[in-house]
Amino acid sequence: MKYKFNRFEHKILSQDESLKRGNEFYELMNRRRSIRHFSPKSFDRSLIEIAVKTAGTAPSGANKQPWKFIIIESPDIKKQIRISAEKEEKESYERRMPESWLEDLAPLGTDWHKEFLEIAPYLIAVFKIDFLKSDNEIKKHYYVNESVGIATGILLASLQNMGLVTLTHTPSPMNFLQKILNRPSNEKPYLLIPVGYPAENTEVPDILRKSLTEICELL
Ligand code: IYR
Repeated sequence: MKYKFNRFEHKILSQDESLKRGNEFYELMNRRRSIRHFSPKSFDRSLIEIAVKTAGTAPSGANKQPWKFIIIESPDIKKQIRISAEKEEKESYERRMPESWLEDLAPLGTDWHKEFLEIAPYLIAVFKIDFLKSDNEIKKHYYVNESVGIATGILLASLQNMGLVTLTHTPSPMNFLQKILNRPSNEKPYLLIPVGYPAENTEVPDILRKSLTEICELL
């Protein structure tokens, strides 16, 4: 079966308008930083829902939309997540991560303590769905990492645009999220994103972004 096709409406902007919008969006995104110290200040859940709805506009392999976003506001669930994440992270920092990895992280000052998992007003757990299981059939999804990565990027941009701060947290391994959040076995944890406002006087490392010429070549 083929989809019905509709005419695509598209308005072409002037070069000036495109330049203005492009630069404004760059300035907005260039202000985004990974924040590790959150304020407990909360806000209406509708903002998170708008961001998730926006993330859901991402392109995906064969339009399978192989993602699920779990919004966590329950202090009890946040606490369970913090306890499990810190247990894994402690093991990683103290035993599993090779010296070279620890050396790369040392300038950022990260360690196994993850208070932000309880302090941030919301956590968004992003899951990827590699396949769907029906009665006696497994339907594989396509380009799942690419699709969920793009959706997550759009999610972060939307939250940034609403004046919220985020961290792309990667407790590893993070199977504990599947259990705590009661997810079916075909949903695999992809990323855990605390969202909120920065704690007062939070500092961020003075890192540089690679220049355009470093990240781009023209042929
Ligand atoms: N997942 C650990 C370690 C960590 C790894 C990378 I790569 C980072 O950019 C930052 C942290 C943690 O969340 O602390």
